Amino acid sequence: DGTIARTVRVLGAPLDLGANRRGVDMGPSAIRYADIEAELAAAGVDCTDAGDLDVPRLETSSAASRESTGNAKYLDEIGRVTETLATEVAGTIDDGAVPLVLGGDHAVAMGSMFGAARNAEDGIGVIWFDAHGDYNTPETSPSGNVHGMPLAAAHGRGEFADVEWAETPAVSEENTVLVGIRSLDDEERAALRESEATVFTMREIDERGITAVVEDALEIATDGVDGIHVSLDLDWLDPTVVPGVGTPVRGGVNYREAHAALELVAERDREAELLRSIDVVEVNPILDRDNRTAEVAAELAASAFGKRIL
Ligand code: 5AB
Ligand code: MN
Ligand code: MN
Ligand code: MN
Repeated sequence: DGTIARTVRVLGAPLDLGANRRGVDMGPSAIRYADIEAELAAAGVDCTDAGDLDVPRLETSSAASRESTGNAKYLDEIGRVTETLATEVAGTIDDGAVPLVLGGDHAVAMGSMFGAARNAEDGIGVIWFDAHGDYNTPETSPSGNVHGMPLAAAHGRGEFADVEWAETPAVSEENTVLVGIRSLDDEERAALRESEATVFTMREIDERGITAVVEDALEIATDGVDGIHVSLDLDWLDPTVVPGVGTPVRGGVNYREAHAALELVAERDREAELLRSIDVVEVNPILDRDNRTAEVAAELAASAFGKRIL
């Protein structure tokens, strides 16, 4: 009948400590302003908005805490946000709803993944829609920005193995799929090559088309697990479509390809209820024109929850 009976709980996570650009903390407001509620209603889901998480602000983070974590900037503060968000996400899933986490920078995905994994007996898979691999660790990161590290954290890689909340990986490498990648740092590339994660770069999308690639991604991510987390970094799309992102990279997917990908997620979810949690991150309205990026974010979220044209 064109609708699915999922209940969605919106969790705002206005974090910007993981990125080097201010303004990404306004992402949740911008996405709400773009009327995510109406978009989700059009998808036929029952939606409640739990408001925003309390996150530490740059202005009130002490200089000492900035220095305490070596190369990974604000990792202590971000770790506390991760733990709070993980508890919210796990609780939302316990209540039978799907958490829709609005970032904020991509570091918030650590909270989503550790939370989604918490009570998953057979674990979770992840599909990572991004221009970037986000597979740096504190020791490999060229920038020190934690939003370039969340997937490596979910795998408990490198120095994350010594971080209390990350010692037990949230996701197995085998059930991890990255889609649309076109920018990797040297050590990050080496780590990804050596890992069991599957990486579909833009080149695979060029050659095989978005639909075939996402079909494969869904198969790999869902294999043997309780469900999947979908992480949507808006810089996955081409910057001509979404100007409001902090780390744009030319050559991304276009508007229709992005929708096709998330519509496939919804189609598979309708058959098998596999979508456990989702985040929509890296929307920066300060860098945007006419709130376009937040509008695309809201529309893509609706597609992921089954909004149909016909
Ligand atoms: B995003 C870079 N690899 O680690 C780094 O937007 C960029 O969450 C990370 O994907 C981009 O700083 C992080 C150069
Ligand atoms: Mn990115
Ligand atoms: Mn990212
Ligand atoms: Mn970014």
